[in-house]
Amino acid sequence: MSVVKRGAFIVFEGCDRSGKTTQSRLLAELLKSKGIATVSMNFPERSSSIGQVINSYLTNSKDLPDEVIHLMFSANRWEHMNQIKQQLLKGTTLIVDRYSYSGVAYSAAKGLDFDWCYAPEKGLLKPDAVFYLKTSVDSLTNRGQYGEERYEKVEFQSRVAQVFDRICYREASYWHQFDASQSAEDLHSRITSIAEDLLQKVEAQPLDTLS
Ligand code: Z5A
Ligand code: MG
Repeated sequence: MSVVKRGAFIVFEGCDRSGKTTQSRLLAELLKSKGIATVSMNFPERSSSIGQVINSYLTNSKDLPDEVIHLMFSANRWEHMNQIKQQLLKGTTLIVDRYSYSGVAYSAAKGLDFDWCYAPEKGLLKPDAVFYLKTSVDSLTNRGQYGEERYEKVEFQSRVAQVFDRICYREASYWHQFDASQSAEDLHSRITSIAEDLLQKVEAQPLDTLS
């Protein structure tokens, strides 16, 4: 009897304009070109009804209390959990652009309690690896379209970066930090070598949850 090998759950995290969407796309394209079943996702997933409220908030057309929008971001992940689990168990690798850690980083940067921010994430599927793209916030402000959405202010992003660093320290066993100031091509090749090892390593491992 052949046992289905599960896919890997890979997340990209980092401050605004650190290159997450670029690197997620490059990695997904590469894996697909090698015949590996791969699906890309990003959070917030703006098409659901919860996602549409989040989109209105981010584009400044709707205001909500900090606690409420935090829980909506988390609910947006919970509403996709069955889908994510099914994909992984049928052998598809998932490349996810932002996840729970963005939820904690942005809300804690606003002043909400770190542990309170983490609490609704507990029980969600835990990624096999998080690729954290890190560089100074100043260097990111020169990149395309910076400043168009609610959170894209330098002082706020610096606080977000501090929380990401705290999470990276806490979750060090599966976080991989990269210097996001290097070229997209160099970053891609470094990320690829870790991702390819990971795919083989996790295929027989059970899924885990955030605790
Ligand atoms: N948010 C939250 O508060 N709570 C949550 O739970 C979640 C999210 C999940 C929207 O996210 C907001 O939601 C976000 C956090 C908050 N805050 N804000 N604002 P989003 O993911 O939709 O944001 P985005 O619009 O995709 O932007 P981004 O993610 O910040 O950008 P990026 O994906 O990291 O970068 P990129 O699009 O790949 O690249 C940006 C530019 O830089 C582009 O012109 C590239 O060509 C260029 N680039 C990329 N890589 C490089 C390198 N290596 N060198 C030079 N230039 C580069
Ligand atoms: Mg992006």
